[in-house]
Amino acid sequence: MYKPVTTLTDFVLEEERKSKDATGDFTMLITHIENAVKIIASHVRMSGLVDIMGATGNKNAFGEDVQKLDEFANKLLVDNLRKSGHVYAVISEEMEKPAYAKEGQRGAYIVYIDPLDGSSNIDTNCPTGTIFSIYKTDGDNLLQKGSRQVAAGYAIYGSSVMLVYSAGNGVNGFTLDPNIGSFLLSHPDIKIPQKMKSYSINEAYESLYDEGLKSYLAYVRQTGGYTSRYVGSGVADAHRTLVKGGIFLYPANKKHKEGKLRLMLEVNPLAYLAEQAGGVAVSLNKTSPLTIMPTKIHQRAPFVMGSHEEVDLFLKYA
Ligand code: AHM
Ligand code: MG
Repeated sequence: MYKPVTTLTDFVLEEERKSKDATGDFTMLITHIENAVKIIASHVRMSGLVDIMGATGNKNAFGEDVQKLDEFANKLLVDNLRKSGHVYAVISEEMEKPAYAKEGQRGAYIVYIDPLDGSSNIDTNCPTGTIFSIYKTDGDNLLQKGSRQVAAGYAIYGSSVMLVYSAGNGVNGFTLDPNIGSFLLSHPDIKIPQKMKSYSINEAYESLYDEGLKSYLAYVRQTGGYTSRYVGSGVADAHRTLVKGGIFLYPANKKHKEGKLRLMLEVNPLAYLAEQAGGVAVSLNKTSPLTIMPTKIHQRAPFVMGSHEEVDLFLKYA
């Protein structure tokens, strides 16, 4: 039976039409990300079959050079975005320095990407993802507060491939239909459930956490009714929190004094999505990471996101 579907392109075009200075550039930019994500997804799916996880320079079974999947994802995204004509610069977790578009190909956007988040999970078939965060150019300045993101999202390579995205009007999730090769709107207007007694943190670092966090953990373990979930792949832990609720924490610890996750590449896009989905995100000084003025592109920051009730409870102890 015929049922109308909304593709990601339909959706982004429709959103862009509502803006009075729409040029179509933004839709094209998202389309470039979408196309790269589909290629990365197909490689992730095949990663158990070919020796794609070997070190760079290795040969696979066909005698071809293979790259680590995170390097492959990085090159694909950076090259495609730089050549798209829509970006001024791409900043990637995999590269120390920004990649600027050539003169004559420069566009209006700055894109931050984590090409393959959680890539250490690939060889055990756990979900990985691609995170993106988009800003408008501001002269030569690449550093802007997260509150100035014009859009952010991620692709998750899990039991199905999804692209979850917000351009400031809520969060929508699209699932890749492998039969037609299109992302279809499957999770409209995602809202973080406000009641969910689930916490997600690397508990093995407990001895490195501060006293407030230790007492919070003691409370959630003793109070009953809580469940613990931790994949160790940021996109997967954030995605579960967005869809099911609860709290995801990657706090600072004695070893990672600034936290581990990168402010511009991981924390801000995930915080933006959490807030757009009616949840909450906190970082330094118990305030939203989106208010932090970054000083370097690879800056790290503590990160907590989730349902209001759960984050409020954590803040009582923090
Ligand atoms: P990476 O940038 O080295 O891939 O690290 C980021 C990942 C996140 O996906 C995840 O949330 C976190 O590291 C897990 O770290 P840990 O193993 O310390 O719990
Ligand atoms: Mg990462």
